[in-house]
Amino acid sequence: MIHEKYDELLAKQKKLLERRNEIDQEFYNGGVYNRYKYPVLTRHHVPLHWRFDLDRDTNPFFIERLGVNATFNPGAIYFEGKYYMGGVRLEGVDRKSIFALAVSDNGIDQFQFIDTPLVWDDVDKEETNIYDMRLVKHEDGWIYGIYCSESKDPSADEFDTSSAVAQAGLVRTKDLKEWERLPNVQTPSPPQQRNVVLHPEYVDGQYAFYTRPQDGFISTGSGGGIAFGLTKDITNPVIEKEKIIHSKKYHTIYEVKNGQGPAPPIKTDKGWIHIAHGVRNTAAGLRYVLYTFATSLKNPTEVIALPGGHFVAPPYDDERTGDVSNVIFCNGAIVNENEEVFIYYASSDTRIHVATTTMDRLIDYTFNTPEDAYRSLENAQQRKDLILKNEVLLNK
Ligand code: M1P
Repeated sequence: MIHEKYDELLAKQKKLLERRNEIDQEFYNGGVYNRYKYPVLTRHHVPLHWRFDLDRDTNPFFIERLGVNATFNPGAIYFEGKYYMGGVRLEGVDRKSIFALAVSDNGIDQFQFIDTPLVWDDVDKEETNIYDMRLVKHEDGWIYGIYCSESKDPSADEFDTSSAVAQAGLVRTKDLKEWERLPNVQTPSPPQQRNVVLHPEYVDGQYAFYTRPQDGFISTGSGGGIAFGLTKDITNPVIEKEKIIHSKKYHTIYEVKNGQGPAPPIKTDKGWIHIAHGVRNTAAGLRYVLYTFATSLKNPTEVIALPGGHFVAPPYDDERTGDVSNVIFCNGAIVNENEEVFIYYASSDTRIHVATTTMDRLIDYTFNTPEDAYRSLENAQQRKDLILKNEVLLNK
């Protein structure tokens, strides 16, 4: 017999799942993007039967047997006319992240988790935690997912229980239902990799990846920057050469580290637009923001535009706080047939929001926002020039 509490909780959850979202009219940043009033996915959206044993005999107090701590960092894909967050990082109260699919008809509200959490062949018994999947529809016809596959550091002392190794796990699917596990992506930058993203088109007849070499699990050390590498065989993905195409830089929003964000980079007539995350250190800890840059269509390792500063940052109280406060992280974005852009970002490693924009706005922002001049006096001159130009108009 199903516990009587189930219907009560289900009715409450139904209201949440049916709630319509609305643009936050208080927020204006020059029309670069819209924010929305409500997060699009939280732990409260996770179906009750994924968390509770509904059977009154085995769960007389209706205790949440497998609690959920957070839902964040989702991959995203537009598939058969619907908006999927694929590989939502669903973190149990046991700290393990698993992947789940959520779908919506319009991309801004009424997301529902579907099916069951994703599982595939367990090819690596040392893999302990999995997260941050980037979904890419490649021109070879497959949808690939690349995620962080985390294991205890095999070289660490037995009692060093916090030392971990991050690698790039690889899976693929045609239908978002059946998933094939391929070998991890290997790069020449041992021992660690995170934020690995597949480029959606062949480059020189090969599969191309954005990588983020790092010396340590958290710290990128000498490996800092977004790199680019090629491999011939996706079923044996060995990248022999990695070239840093956009490195971390002193006194910028990506001073400590950066990483390619949503997959894939967005193709425009002017170049590939990338949304990435940049990290700097503050007295309050690491601050994660999003920024954009563009690479050349002819040479995807050449950065051709780099707006100064952040694109999306955590400015609101409810987004600024959470399990890892002051973090905005994005590994999924969608462009639909109307050139509308949906950027799915998580705030503070806790919940998921959407920001929407249009391709013409994203292109204008990326190609026409001045680059950081990298020195205060030169930045002051940049702003002075703008003011003087505007004063001419204002005094007409
Ligand atoms: O806690 C913030 C983020 O930290 C890591 O990202 P990165 O390697 O880019 O610093 C990841 O663990 C990510 O999941 C997390 O949101």
